[in-house]
Amino acid sequence: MTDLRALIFDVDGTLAETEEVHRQAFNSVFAANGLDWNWSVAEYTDLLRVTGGKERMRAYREAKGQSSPDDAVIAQMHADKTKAYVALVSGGALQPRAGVTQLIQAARDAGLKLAIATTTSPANVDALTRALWGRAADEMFDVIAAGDEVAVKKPAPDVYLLALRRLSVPAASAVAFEDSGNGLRAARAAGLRVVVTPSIFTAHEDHAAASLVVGDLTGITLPELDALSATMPDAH
Ligand code: XBP
Ligand code: MG
Repeated sequence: MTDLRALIFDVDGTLAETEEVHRQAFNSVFAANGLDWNWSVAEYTDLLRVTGGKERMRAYREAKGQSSPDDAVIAQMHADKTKAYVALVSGGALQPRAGVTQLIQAARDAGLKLAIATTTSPANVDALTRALWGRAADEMFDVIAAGDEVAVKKPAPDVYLLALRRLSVPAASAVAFEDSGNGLRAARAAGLRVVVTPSIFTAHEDHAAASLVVGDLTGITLPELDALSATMPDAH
């Protein structure tokens, strides 16, 4: 192994297939607020182009040409949506995606650092790690960099740069794991090698800029990750 020192994981769609749970949480809050909004799977797939729940709701409002709910109501709805999501995740329906648990364990055993670089909130990450592994997020990951901690969300590199800074590891010594085009662009722009495991909601996207695209992380080894070329394919 040369110099692989850290693995940085996206959360939604990468650790687990969470987006369907996010969709249900959004829709439950829309109904509770008396809105006629109800995001279908197809609509939500399209809306995922906008990263971040608040940003997604604002973009939807604008696309409909509406002026309400205003940003303050959207912020409140997003807080309620986080509570609804945490309750659904804590209900226990989700599993880690294949190979994720084994890779995290292998990295731990090898003394690598582990980080999260996500668009979602720390509360959602913590609910997810407790549901998947029975452990708090900050017990499992050395560093957690989350959406609202940075000025600009994915596809901007900010959240990955924050994770790298907190890890004190250069981009060349880390590998990122993503499921989406937005996440891939963010990690690439931070100078990282990127493994993409497309998820249910991102399978249709172009992931050609990844260092490696695999169906899931089953059987992937640290030497294999370390050998991924530092030379990035041309961005699309
Ligand atoms: C996923 C997202 C998030 C979730 C909802 O990004 O874009 O917005 O859909 O989470 P990533 P919030 O996979 O990079 O985490 O509502 O908490 O924003
Ligand atoms: Mg994702």
